[in-house]
Amino acid sequence: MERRSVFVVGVVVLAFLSVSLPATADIVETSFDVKNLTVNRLCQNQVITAVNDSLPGPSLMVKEGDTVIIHVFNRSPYNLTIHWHGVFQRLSQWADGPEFVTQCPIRPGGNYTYRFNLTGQVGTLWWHSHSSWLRATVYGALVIRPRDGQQYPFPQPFREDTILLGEWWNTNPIDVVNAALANGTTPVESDAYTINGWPGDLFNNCLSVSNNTYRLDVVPGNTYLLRIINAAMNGQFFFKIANHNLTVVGVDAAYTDPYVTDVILVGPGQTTDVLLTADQPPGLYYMAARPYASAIGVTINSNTTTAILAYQNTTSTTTPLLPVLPALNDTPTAFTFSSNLTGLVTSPFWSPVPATVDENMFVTMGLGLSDCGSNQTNCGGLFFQRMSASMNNISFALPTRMSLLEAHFRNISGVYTTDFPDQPPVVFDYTDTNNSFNMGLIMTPKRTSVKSVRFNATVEMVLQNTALIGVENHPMHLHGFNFYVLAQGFGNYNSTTDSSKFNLVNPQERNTLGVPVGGWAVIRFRANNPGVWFFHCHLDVHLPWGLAMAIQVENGGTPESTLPPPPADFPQC
Ligand SMILES: *[C@@H]1O[C@H](CO)[C@@H](O)[C@H](O)[C@H]1NC(C)=O
Ligand SMILES: *[C@@H]1O[C@H](CO)[C@@H](O)[C@H](O)[C@H]1NC(C)=O
Ligand SMILES: *[C@@H]1O[C@H](CO)[C@@H](O)[C@H](O)[C@H]1NC(C)=O
Ligand SMILES: *[C@@H]1O[C@H](CO)[C@@H](O)[C@H](O)[C@H]1NC(C)=O
Ligand SMILES: *[C@@H]1O[C@H](CO)[C@@H](O)[C@H](O)[C@H]1NC(C)=O
Ligand SMILES: *[C@@H]1O[C@H](CO)[C@@H](O)[C@H](O)[C@H]1NC(C)=O
Ligand SMILES: *[C@@H]1O[C@H](CO)[C@@H](O)[C@H](O)[C@H]1NC(C)=O
Ligand SMILES: *[C@@H]1O[C@H](CO)[C@@H](O)[C@H](O)[C@H]1NC(C)=O
Ligand SMILES: *[C@@H]1O[C@H](CO)[C@@H](O)[C@H](O)[C@H]1NC(C)=O
Ligand SMILES: *[C@@H]1O[C@H](CO)[C@@H](O)[C@H](O)[C@H]1NC(C)=O
Ligand SMILES: *[C@@H]1O[C@H](CO)[C@@H](O)[C@H](O)[C@H]1NC(C)=O
Ligand SMILES: CC(=O)N[C@H]1CO[C@H](CO)[C@@H](O)[C@@H]1O
Ligand SMILES: [Cu+2]
Repeated sequence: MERRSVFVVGVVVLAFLSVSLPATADIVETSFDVKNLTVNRLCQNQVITAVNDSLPGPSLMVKEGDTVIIHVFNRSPYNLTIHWHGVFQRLSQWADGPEFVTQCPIRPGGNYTYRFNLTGQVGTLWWHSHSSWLRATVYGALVIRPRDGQQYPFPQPFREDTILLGEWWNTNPIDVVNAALANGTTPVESDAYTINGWPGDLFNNCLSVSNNTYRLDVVPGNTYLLRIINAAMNGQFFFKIANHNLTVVGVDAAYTDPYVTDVILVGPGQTTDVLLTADQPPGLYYMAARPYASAIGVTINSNTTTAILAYQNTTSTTTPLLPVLPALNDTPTAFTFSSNLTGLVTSPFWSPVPATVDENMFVTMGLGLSDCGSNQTNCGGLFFQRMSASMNNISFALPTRMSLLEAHFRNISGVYTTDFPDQPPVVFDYTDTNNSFNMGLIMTPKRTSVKSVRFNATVEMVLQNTALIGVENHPMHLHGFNFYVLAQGFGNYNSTTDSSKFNLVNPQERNTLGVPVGGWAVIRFRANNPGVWFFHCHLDVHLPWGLAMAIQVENGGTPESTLPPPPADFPQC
């Protein structure tokens, strides 16, 4: 019996920023008009690609169970796709977004409608372009609140607010990445980090103080839910608010046990929901973010971006108090935060950790080099080669004529292979820095190779960072699923001693995990979503270098476990 009318009770069209929906709505429909926008940052005008003339783009505010329909019109000069970061996309696989993995890009002048339901997850996610480096300016929040009649598993906050951390270049980010890829070198550093689009007071902005720094006004004694999203391209951040503690209650739209801390670590692709109580003497306080720079010896932009926490009616004109942030290389603080979070097993969305494993994978990941080609001295990477990155020594190459998902659906061969190995080709001392420039280990082939698993298989992956070229914390993002983080550590993973440390009871559940610098992490998930799902480093410097692979999940034999056909307007190459 068709019961659709019971659920579909309203259509709401969002036109502008942060529109809250009436309680009855369960179809959220809006348009993303993507085109040039001139903005002034750091004292200069810059043409950026933006959604609906705003930076950050519009916040989507929905309730769990809602249907989302977004009509994307590409009036920009670039190929474009939009990814709904963290959304499972069950039975709406064609809306996931990564270019040449899920779909061919929406060409300039084209349009595509993304349709999906947001079920089984509550909290903070976000959306961003998944095409070249467009996401530097094409991003925004996706906030999922409990459906009517359901509550948060923590006291109802007085108000909610979204804190989007971003990264800014005084030049076109597409030109930055294209120049680097043409040459094989590392892209130039950014010029600033941002909070809700603004670098903040520590920079010369040449604008009045009232509108170049984000300001959050609070009433003393009240508690606020801050939804912190790291939308930066390459900056992994420590985030603090001067003199205030934060209580973490969710990450990546999965509830956590409450965790009190004065500093959080949030990597690109991750979100962190915190409760903030305005319990300090009324005044002005800075909230601030600065990178956790895990790579040894690599210079990165170490700027601090700030916003202002302002107690209501503060007449103070003194400079807000700046928090003392951890040192750039404070790995102990980073690890303490990342390893102490646990999942909330009483959440209505919690499922127990699968007890048995069907697919055991051990995957090395890190940097490398790829061959410069015929002009052997012409590339700007180390040893005149191209900078590269790999998983199990395969540097992932995107297909060009058809997406992986479409090739899978239409059973077209020659687009990719399904021979991604369960083990690295060579066993060596992965984290020994004496191997960093071992030419026998760092040259990596480029291929389009994926791992195929049957529907509903349990996949466990040991993610082992290498010291090739250098050690670094890589934020790994899985599309289509949340995974459980069973354990994390430093050095080489030892299957005998480290498996005894697995948390199989209440591990944190996430879609993006920073694999510890010079270390490892073990993740487990149930492959209950047919399709082809990208798994990649969310540092945009490493993604085009090939720090990626994909998981193909076969159909399960029922309508609910079968990849549906693509929609009629699905973009073609
Ligand atoms: C958009 O900006 C780009 C880069 O500055 C420029 O090349 C292009 O002509 C602009 N397009 C329009 C329609 O203004
Ligand atoms: C999304 O939800 C609507 C309304 O409940 C339902 O009709 C539709 O089949 C769902 N779509 C998918 C892809 O699950
Ligand atoms: C969307 O694209 C289709 C196919 O190219 C085209 O027919 C249609 O006019 C476009 N819609 C708009 C509003 O531009
Ligand atoms: C900043 O505020 C000043 C004064 O309110 C206003 O004149 C100016 O247009 C604003 N600038 C921006 C970029 O919003
Ligand atoms: C923050 O929490 C710690 C540990 O619970 C506590 O010692 C400290 O006093 C708190 N600081 C503030 C400003 O509340
Ligand atoms: C931001 O970082 C850049 C590059 O490291 C540096 O040149 C600049 O002085 C910094 N600016 C501020 C305001 O810290
Ligand atoms: C701030 O001022 C307004 C207007 O005078 C007043 O209603 C409000 O209670 C004040 N808030 C606080 C926290 O003092
Ligand atoms: C090699 O470099 C030369 C000189 O820079 C250039 O003319 C030639 O096109 C390059 N060849 C290839 C295959 O890139
Ligand atoms: C890359 O940059 C190096 C160093 O600036 C230069 O010598 C080389 O010609 C460039 N190669 C290409 C392919 O642009
Ligand atoms: C997947 O496997 C689990 C564990 O065996 C089982 O409980 C569940 O019903 C399966 N789901 C589907 C959709 O087959
Ligand atoms: C844009 O996408 C098409 C495939 O639809 C591809 O052939 C083309 O190379 C892309 N353009 C750029 C500049 O990447
Ligand atoms: C409260 C708690 O779990 N603290 C742990 C946080 O993480 C560090 C490093 O892993 C541990 O040493 C603490 O015991
Ligand atoms: Cu990386």
